[in-house]
Amino acid sequence: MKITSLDALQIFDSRGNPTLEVIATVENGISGHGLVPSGASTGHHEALELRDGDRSRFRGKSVLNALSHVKHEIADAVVGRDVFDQTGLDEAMIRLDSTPGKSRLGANAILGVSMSVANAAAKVRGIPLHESLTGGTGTLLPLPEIQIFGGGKHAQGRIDIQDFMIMALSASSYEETLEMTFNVFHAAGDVMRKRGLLAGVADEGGYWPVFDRNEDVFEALLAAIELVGYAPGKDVGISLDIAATDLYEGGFYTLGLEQRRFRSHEFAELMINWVQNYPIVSIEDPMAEDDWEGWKQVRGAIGSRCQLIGDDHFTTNLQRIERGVAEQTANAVLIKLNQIGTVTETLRAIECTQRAGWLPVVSARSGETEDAFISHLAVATNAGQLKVGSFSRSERMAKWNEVLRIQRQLGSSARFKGAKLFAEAGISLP
Ligand code: 2PG
Ligand code: MG
Repeated sequence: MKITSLDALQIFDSRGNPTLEVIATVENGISGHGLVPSGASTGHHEALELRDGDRSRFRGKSVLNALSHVKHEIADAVVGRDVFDQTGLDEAMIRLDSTPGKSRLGANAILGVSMSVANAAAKVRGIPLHESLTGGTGTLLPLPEIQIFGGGKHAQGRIDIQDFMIMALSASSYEETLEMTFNVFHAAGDVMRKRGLLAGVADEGGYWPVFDRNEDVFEALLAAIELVGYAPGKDVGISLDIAATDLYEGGFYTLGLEQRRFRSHEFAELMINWVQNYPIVSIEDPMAEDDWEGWKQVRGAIGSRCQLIGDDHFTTNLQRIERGVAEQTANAVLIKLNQIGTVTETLRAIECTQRAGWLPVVSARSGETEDAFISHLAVATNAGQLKVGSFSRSERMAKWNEVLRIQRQLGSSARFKGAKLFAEAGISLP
């Protein structure tokens, strides 16, 4: 079944910034859409998000050049291709762009096309995307990582750490993870309101708190977990995204809130210390993206008891993941479609992670749309974990809700492993 046209729209993401929606249509008139997300705490090794840079329009953030690439140069190469040949199509776009970071045509343009074609293929087959993406081999519902407090670049740096999340460790079903998260999320709101510490909503829907020390947030989170009767570390674990690349400059890590500065090995010790003192089960980007030695130190000390996820560290990039596996810098990989820019490369990054016995965590961006592609991706690849931000706001809930629909579609073949995933990857939670 041939692709007959590509069209594109400039739409707006959850921060109100312009982004792309691509529409791929095939011979029988069926079309698929691809909605492109956008990060704020981006890694330097990510594929390039092409923005127009004209300050007089949308503060330079419009994507009209990327849009034009979709409608002209990419359309010329893609129209007439088989909608079911995702790999061939993605490879053709990579060749057409011909830069390592997709900087000529823009990773947003290329990814929009890649996702729209994946969606069109599913619709032509008449099956859901999760089934179409990997031929029906995906049946595992994910364990969510859900944000309670947001900080870092998503809350104007009011607290240094970017994401304070929870994972429902004792849940025996996907629904139960949502119910437990609901309980903790609302209890955290009550705790903050009582203490007069609420300052608004961070970019991914979590509470934006007023605190003097980063560690105070752990105490508030523990209070919320206990308030609803869960045992911290047993029923509910803490998961952090330090986004340490944003804290690193000129050889030092800085916690601005506390005016503390650390050398690499000192910051690694702080991370190790936190894991030893709080019920933390997962840390993403504990060290800056290119601080390979710092990563090795953290992995060597706590890699057998805590999930260590590389986000900016790996940028969903096969070469970087392979190097990480060879040097043993982490034990999990954050998977973001727009860090690498095609569906095919994203699937390869997940496969490579799984082959190494590491854990893939499929993730949204801080700038999201109403699209729920990633919920399908997580199930299709049996990734086992999904990170979408908080338990509020429709662009976040769209993803959590979609997993419920997928569960219904899968019926009795749906599986849920929850926190058992960690043991399978050699991580024994204390
Ligand atoms: C991250 C993401 C999502 P951003 O760092 O993991 O929380 O943020 O999309 O801004 O990179
Ligand atoms: Mg991150």
